[in-house]
Amino acid sequence: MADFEVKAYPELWKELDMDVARFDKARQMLGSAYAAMYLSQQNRPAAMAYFDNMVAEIHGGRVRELMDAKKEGRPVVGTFCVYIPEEIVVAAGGICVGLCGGSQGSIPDAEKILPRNICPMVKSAFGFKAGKICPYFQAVDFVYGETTCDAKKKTWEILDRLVPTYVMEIPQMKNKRDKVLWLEEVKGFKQKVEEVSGKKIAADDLAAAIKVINGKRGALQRLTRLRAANPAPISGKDALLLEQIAFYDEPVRFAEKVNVLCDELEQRVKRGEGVMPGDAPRVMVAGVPMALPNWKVHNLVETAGAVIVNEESCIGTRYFKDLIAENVKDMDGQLDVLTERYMRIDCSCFTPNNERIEQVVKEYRDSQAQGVLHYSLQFCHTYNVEEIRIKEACQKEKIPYLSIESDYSPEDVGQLQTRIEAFLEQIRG
Ligand code: BJ8
Repeated sequence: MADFEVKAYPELWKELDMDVARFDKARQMLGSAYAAMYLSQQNRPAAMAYFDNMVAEIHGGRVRELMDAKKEGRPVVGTFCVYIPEEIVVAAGGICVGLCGGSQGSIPDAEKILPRNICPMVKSAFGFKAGKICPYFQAVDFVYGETTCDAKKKTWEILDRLVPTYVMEIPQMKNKRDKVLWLEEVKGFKQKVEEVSGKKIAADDLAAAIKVINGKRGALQRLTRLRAANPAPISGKDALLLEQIAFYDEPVRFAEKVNVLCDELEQRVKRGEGVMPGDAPRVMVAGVPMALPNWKVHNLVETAGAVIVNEESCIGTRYFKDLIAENVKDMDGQLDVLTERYMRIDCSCFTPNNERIEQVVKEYRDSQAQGVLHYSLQFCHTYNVEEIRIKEACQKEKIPYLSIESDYSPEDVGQLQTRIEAFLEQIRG
């Protein structure tokens, strides 16, 4: 598939007031990176064709769908955190899009305004809007941010100058009073979405939306269970791509396609067929989300002959491990179970965050991994400090462990490669 390219939609980009010439270069670079990292893989499942096409259409096909929805008066809401309850947006007939922040290319745009010494994910996301180089960012009606980390919550004030940005207050602890605050925030979010969409959300709408998003999360849970097989039926890179696409594809269609892929993987598992030999080291990644197109660590690990079998991350299990109860039929009860489900997200912004430490060990066992690679971004204080406790837990359980702190630049690739190879040697014993 050497002829792979991310398709160009210059007319649509003009309509979205984008920097067309510059964006076209980014499009070509994304296409080459994808061909080199993804299409060169051996023995990929046939059902990955749908997701390859999602990448080919990333700057047009799906964006066109968003624009069509807007014409019908359906709101398109941009988010940056798995704490924003997408069920509520879907219940109002809207579309929730997780905006990207995984590229080095948009960082210089951000650094013209934001300080350099903050998280690359925040800078990358902000730079996409400042440089007008993301069609999704251009298409959203408004953005919903949150008060998770300091870099994000202060950036929303500046981002609001470029696109209407509202903020949900996320508690930092999980006591009873924090849950009361969070419920109020969820109600406020619902009110805002109703106001913008002009649609009052009924209990039936919310029930249907909960089912849709549970369907998406359930399909990703199924995929995760299949990855525990040895040999692994799918590469970590492909699985990560699906976890990234989950944030912008239409949820019902996405779940359907993930299930088709899982049917194929089930057959592979039955036949004992994998993407890598059965003796390839199995690595679990834990840590900060890897936003599209951040494939750096997965590519390094899998190029070195190992396979990644799980992502304990918000672009990973933290996004889909918990579902919302579907048997509650009244609005107050639904908001309660929704709130409760979201409060189970074990982001490092919480203190204490014992649940996450236990979850990492649990997922290590469930995924049949042989080592944990903790991944953090530079200047992410909460994950970098919490890493101390993750490391201690892994040492206690005698789990081979490697911690990486990186950014999006290619500068540390050589050094990371050496450290990853040494880690894989340790696993191989
Ligand atoms: S629930 S992990 S998606 S906040 S890496 S921007 S924390 S400085 S991403 Fe996250 Fe929600 Fe938590 Fe998940 Fe800040 Fe850290 Fe950067 Fe981060």
